[in-house]
Formats: sequence, structure tokens, C-alpha cells
Amino acid sequence: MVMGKNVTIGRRSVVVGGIGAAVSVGFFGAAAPRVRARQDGPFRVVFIQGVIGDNFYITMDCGARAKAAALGTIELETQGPEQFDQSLQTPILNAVVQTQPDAIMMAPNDAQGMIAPIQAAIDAGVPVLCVDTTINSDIQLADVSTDNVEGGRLAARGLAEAIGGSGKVFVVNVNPGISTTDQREQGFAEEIALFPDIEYLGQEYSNNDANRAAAIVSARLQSDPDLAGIFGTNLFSAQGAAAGVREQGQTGTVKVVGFDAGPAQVQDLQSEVVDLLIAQHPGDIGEIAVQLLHEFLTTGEPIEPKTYVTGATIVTRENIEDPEAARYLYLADCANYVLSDVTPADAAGGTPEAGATPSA
Ligand code: T6T
Repeated sequence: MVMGKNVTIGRRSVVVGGIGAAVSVGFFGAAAPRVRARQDGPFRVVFIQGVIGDNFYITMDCGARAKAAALGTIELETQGPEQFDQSLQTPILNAVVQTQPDAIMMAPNDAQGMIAPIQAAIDAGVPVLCVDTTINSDIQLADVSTDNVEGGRLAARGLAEAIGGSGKVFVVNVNPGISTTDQREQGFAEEIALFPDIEYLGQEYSNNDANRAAAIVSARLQSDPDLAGIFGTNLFSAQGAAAGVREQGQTGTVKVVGFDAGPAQVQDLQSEVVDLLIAQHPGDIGEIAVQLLHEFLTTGEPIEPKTYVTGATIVTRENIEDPEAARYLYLADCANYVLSDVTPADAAGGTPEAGATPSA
């Protein structure tokens, strides 16, 4: 049973065929940026978010700041585009590189399109570590992210259960080319295909806009009035999907599973528009990223291994009061952030099959 269980994707699981797999080009390889001589800090690190004003990245920033404060060696600055859009993120990255920080941690807006701008940063002597999203390359120092394929599988199993194992389902995704949400849809599609009585109608893209997601769902409920369930692959897509269901008077009839756990999503869960949320652990991503950069900048040694996979927790109405689930709900600001005890070693390595066991 998925529902009501506090299931966590193992921190040690690795995205199959995903993040940071393939070619192993060391940090000190041909295109490697130079290592600064100043190895005791303070180091200036800039965090470039995927988009500003997103509770996921806000919570990640809280983790990064809390860890930086605890270590005392890193001065963190945070920036981000107003939309999840590589044409807005690229000039921000370029401007940050001009200021020659010691390192950048960033969530690239496009897996392909952000390779060249990140390569330019590295060529200018600024190493880049990817958090959350990644690029189709191995030029970055390391990747710290959720196992998004497994997250998509969890969503499929949760939605399948919510709709009683049969009916039409549909996905509201963000934009093609974003590593995380592409992987979630991939995991969802693979897993939902295992249910013979469920018909997957495919996906539509919200452009990370909750209003657009709501409009997509409203239109879909007109064209497919027998739709049984929807998976929203990120905060804004899921929030908008829930709004569409509510606006069409289908609360409780059409089941919704959402990735992420922003404040509005939690309200949707409590008001029974949504049945299940998959909360990532963005604070842990931020903490691990800063810890890795601290080690890298103080030692000058390349980061090994290069892939770090953080957990995800299924949140339902049944477990939302449980502190083990509640601690992963996303924040609006850092006032109540509690530093976790997560370390890079907790998230490094592991086996692809290590993941949640929702049938437990
Ligand atoms: O789901 C997260 C993040 O993991 C994804 O890459 C983009 O969307 C979010 O920031 C939520 O809005």
C-alpha cells in the first residue's frame, strides 16, 4: 500500500542511466578550471536557482545557507531567473562568472542548452556543481539530486492505487529538456505501463505556470470526461492540475498525485483535491552541495564520486502530521530551517535498485 505510508526513496539509490553517468573526465582534465591557491577561505559561492520564488529552491537555499554558516568557510550568494528558462538563466550565469566567484552551484534550466554556458564558466576558471537538474555532460564538478526516475515510478504506483487500478491517466509536465521532470515522466510512463487496465493518455507542458496547468487540466476534463487521474511532475504543474480539478468540480473524483510539497500543495492535500505528494529533500541537496564545495575548495581535490542522490518522502493525509514526513514540507523562508545531519557519504554511490518499497 502506498497510501498512508511514510516511504522514503533510499539516499543511496542512483538514477539509472541518468545524472553524471558515462564519461569520467576528471576535474583536472584538459578543460579543468584552475584551483585557487587560497585554500582556507572564505570562499565566495554563488547559488543560481532554477527559478526564483519556488519553495523547492527556497528550501534548498536554506539548507545551503545553514551548512555554510556551520562550516564558516563559505559566503553564499543566491540568484535566479524569474522564469524557468535558459534564455533568462544564461545571462545571469555569465554575469556571475564575470565576478569570479570561487565556485557556482546551480540548477541548469535545460540539460542540453546549458552545456555551453557552463563550459564557458569553467573555461573562465569558475567550477560549477549541479544541484537538482543537470546537463547532458560530465563537465560539472558533481551532481546532487533526487532519484527522479524512481520518483516518477512512485507517482505511478500511487496514482494507480488511488484510481483503483483502472482508468485513464494523464501527466502535466513542465517543459521538454529539463532533466528532472523528463526523468519523472519517464519513470511514470514505464511504471504505469505495468498496469494493464490503465490507459496513459500522455503529457502536456505547463511551461512551469500553474495557471497554464489549470487550463490544460480543465480542457482535458472536457475532452476526456472519464479521466481518472493526473500526475503533476513539479510544484507548479501539480498546483495548477489541482486547481483545474477543483474548478471543474471534480475534487475527489479525479485523483491527483503531485511531485514536490510546497505550501499550496499541502493545502490541496488537506482539502482532498490531491491524494499524494512526493516531497523531495531540497534542504539536504543544499547542505550536501555546500559540504562538497567546502571540501573541494579547501583541498583542491576533485569530488569523488560525482553523483549524490538524496531522498524523497511520500506525504499523504495519513502521515502529514508525522514529524518524519512533516520535516520535508517545503519552506517559505529559512526562519525555521533545522540543519540535518546528512553528509555526502549518505548520498554517494549505492545501487540503482535501492529505492522505496511502496508495497511494504
Ligand atoms: O520539482 C522542482 C525541481 O526538482 C524541478 O527541477 C523544477 O521544479 C521544481 O523546482 C518545483 O517547482
